[in-house]
Amino acid sequence: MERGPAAAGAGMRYSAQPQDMNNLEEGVEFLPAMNSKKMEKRGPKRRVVVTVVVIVFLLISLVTGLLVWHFKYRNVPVHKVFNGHLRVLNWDFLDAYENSSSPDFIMLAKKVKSTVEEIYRNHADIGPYHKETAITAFSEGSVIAYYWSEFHVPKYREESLDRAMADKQSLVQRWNPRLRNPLLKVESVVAFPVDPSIAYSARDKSCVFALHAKEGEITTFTTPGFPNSPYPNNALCYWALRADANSVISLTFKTLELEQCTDDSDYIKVYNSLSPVEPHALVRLCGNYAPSYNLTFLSSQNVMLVTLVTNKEGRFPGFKAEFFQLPKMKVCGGTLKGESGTFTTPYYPAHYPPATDCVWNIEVPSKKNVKVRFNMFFVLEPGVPVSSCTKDYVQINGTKYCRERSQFVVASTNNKIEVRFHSDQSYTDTGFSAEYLSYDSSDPCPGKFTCNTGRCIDRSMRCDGWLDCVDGSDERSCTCTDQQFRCQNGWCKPKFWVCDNVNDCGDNSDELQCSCAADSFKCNNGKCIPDTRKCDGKDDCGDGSDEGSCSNAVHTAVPCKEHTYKCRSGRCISKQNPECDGERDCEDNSDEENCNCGIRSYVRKSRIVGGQNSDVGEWPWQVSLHVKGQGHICGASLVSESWLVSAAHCFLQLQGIRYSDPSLWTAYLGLTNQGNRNGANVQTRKIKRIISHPFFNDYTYDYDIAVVELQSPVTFSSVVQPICLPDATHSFPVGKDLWVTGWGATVEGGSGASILQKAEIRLINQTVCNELLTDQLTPRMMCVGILTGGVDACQGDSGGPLVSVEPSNRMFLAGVVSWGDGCAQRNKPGVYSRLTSLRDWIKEQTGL
Ligand code: 4AZ
Repeated sequence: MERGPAAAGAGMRYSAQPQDMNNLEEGVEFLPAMNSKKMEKRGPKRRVVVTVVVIVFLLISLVTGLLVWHFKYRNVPVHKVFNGHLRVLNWDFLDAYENSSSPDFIMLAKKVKSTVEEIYRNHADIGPYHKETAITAFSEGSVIAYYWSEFHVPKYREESLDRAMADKQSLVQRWNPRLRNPLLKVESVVAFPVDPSIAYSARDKSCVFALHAKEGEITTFTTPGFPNSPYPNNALCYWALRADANSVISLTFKTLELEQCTDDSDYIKVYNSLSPVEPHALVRLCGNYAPSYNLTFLSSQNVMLVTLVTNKEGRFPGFKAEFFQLPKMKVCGGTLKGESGTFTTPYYPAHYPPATDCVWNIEVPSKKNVKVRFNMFFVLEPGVPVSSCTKDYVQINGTKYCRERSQFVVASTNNKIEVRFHSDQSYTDTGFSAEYLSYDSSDPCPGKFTCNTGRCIDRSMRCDGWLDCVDGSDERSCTCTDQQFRCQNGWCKPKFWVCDNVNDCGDNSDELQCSCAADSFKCNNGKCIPDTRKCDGKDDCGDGSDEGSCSNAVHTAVPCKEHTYKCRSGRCISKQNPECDGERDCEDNSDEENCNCGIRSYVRKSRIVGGQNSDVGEWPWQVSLHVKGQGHICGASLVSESWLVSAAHCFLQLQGIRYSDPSLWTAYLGLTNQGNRNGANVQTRKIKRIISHPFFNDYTYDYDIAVVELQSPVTFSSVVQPICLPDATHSFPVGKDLWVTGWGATVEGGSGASILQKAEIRLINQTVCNELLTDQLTPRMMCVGILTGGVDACQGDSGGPLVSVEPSNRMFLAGVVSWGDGCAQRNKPGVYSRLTSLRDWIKEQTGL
C-alpha cells in the first residue's frame, strides 16, 4: 500500500520527461554535422590512430575485467577450520597437561603447534593458506594432542586443501636434515573439517568445563543453572571428560530436556574424542526422553567430549549427567558351551562402545543343532543405506544384521555357530541381548509350532488370524473354523473382523461384502447414503460421518442434530470430531478451548519391545485409587486439576465396607510402579467427593461411571497430565485401535501388576458384541478387545482409562474399564462405559 503514491510520483516525473526535452530542444544549439568528404581527406594516418586507441581501450578493459574477476571471484578467500589430533611418540604424559593454563601445557602446546605448522609448511596445498593453529587439549597415549587449525584459502584452491587435509599420507612429519632428531616425533595426524561457528566459540571459555573421573566415584555435571533456570541461548558449551590411563568412560544422562528436535534446534553431541569431529560422534540428542530410556554411553578410550549447541530462542531445563571410569575391556566375546546360555553386546543395555569387535564361538553338545535368538536388537546407526550394514553390524554365517529388529532367530545345521559383532568409530546403540539354545533337528520346537524362520511360538497361535511368525508361516495352510472367515487369499480371520473397516485379510476381502454401492458412501455406522449427500451440510448418516473430513469444508452453521458438534455460541458445525484438533472450526473458537489435555510430556519412549510394561510418564492421566489397608483397588483418569473419572462399581458397598466413603480412598498420580509410591514425582491426594451416576445399575452395570473430586488440586508435570474428554458427538469408529492401561490382574484370577500395564485393543461392532455377550449391552457400554483372546483388561483395571489417539496425536478418553465375562477369553471382549453417552452427565457434575 505504501508503495502507491511513490510509484505514482515516479510515473508523473517520467511522463513529464518528453515535455522537458521539448523545452530543452528549444534552447540548444547543435554543432554542424561532420562532413564525410573532409574525413576522407584526412587520410589513413587518422584511421591508424583511431584503431590503436580502440585496441588499447579494449585491452585495458579486458585486463581490468580479469583483475576484477580474479580478486572479486576467483581469489575470494574461504574461511575453513579443521579439528584434529595427533600422537606424540617421544613424550610422556603429565597430569599437568589436563590443565590448559599450566606452564607444562603451554610449553608442550608450543612445541606441538610448531611441529604442526612445520608439517603444513611442507605441503604446497596447505602451507600458503594456513592462518592459525591452537592446541586445545592433551590425553594419554603416549601423548595425544587435540588441535584446531584455521585457513584462508581462495575458492579455487579449497578442494585441493580439503584433499590434502583428508589425506593421512600428506600430514606426515618430513625428515629435516638440519634437525637430526626432531624434538617431537609425531604420527597419526588426522584432521576433519568443522563448522567454523563451533570451532570459533571454543575460544570463549565461559561454558567450557574439564572434568576428570575420580577412582571409585561418580562425577555429576549439569547444564548451567540446571534445574532452576534454563540453559543459555546462543551458547556453545563443552565438557571434556577424562579418566585414568587404561580406563574407559561410562556417561549417563539422568535427565535430559532440550528443545524439541528440528533441523536447527538445540542439541547435545557426545564424541569419543576430545575433538568435536563427526567421525567420532557417538550420539546427537535433542527433545526429551522418558526417564527409563537408556542414555548411557561408553567410550573406547579414556576421553569423551560432550557439547551443547543452542539457538537464539527457547527456555528448556537442560540435562543432568554423571560419569565414572571403568577398566578397559580386555576381551570381547569368547567361547560359550553347554545346552543353552545368554550373551549380550558389551555393557548392554548401555550403548556399546565404538570401535569394538567381539566374536562368540558357540558350541552345544554334538548331535544337537544350535540356534541363536535375539530378544532385543538395536544396532542402528544414522546414514546407513537401507539395504546394507556398512557400519555397525552382527554377522552370522556370512550374513550381516543391523538396524532395529524385533525378536529373530538364526539357526545352524550343526552344533556350532559363530556370532561376530562390529562397531565402527561413530554412533553407537544399545546393542543386543541374545540366547543360544541347542535343539533336535527333527523337533526344533518341542511342544510348540516352528515358524519357517526357526522361531517357536505357542501352538494356540497357529491359524488364529494373527501373524505371529514374521513370515506369516503360522497362518498358512489353515482350515478355517466355524468362527472364522475365509479370506479370498486363503487366510482365516475371526468372523468379527469382517466389516469392521479394517483390511484384516490383506486383500480387503473381509470388507468387500459390506461395502455400499459404487456411487454411495459408507457411514461409520454402516449405513449407505448416496455420494451426493456427502458433505452437503446435513447429517445424512445419523452419526455425522458424512459431514466429517470434507476437504475445504467451510464450517458454516448447519441444523443441530444429535451428532453435530455444537459450538459455545449454540451454532452447530458439520465437521466430525473438531475438538482440540488444532483447527479453528467454530467462529467463536470454542472447539479449541480447554485443550491443555491428552498430550504426553515425553516424546521418546523407552524401547521395551514385546512387553506390556508402561514407561514412566507414558500415561500421565492414569490414577491409582487405594483404599486404606487394601492397597490398589481401582483405576481412574485425571480430567482436570481436581477431577477424576472412574467407574461407579468401584464405590459399591461390599462385605460391609462402604466404598462410597471418600475418606477411605487415596489417589496416586504420576505413578508407574506401585512399589515406588513415595517417588519424587508421585502426587498423593485425599478425596473430597465421590459422585456415582444416579442411574448406575449394580446388576447390569449400566451407567457405570463416577466422578471423583480431589481434596486439593494436583500440579501438572511431566508425569501428571489430564486426558481430553470427548464431546458427546465424538465418533470412535468400529475397528479403531485403543489403549487400555491399569495395574489389574495379568491373568484371570491372578494378582495385580506392580508396573502399570498397557494393551492395544480394538473397538468392536456393537451388534456383533451384543450377540457375543448374550444381549447384555446397553447404549452406555461398548466392547473393546481382541476376539482371539489374550489381551484384555481384568480385575483391578476397573475405573481406568480406555484412550484413543486422535489424528492430531492428542489422546481422548473413549471409555472406562467396567466389566467382562472373565478376562482375555476368546470371543469375550471387555466392556467399557461409553464416554460419549455419559459426557453430558460429567459436564453437569464437574462443569468440565
Ligand atoms: C473387574 O473385575 C473386571 N475383562 C474388569 C474388566 C474386565 C473383567 C473384570 C474385562 O474389575
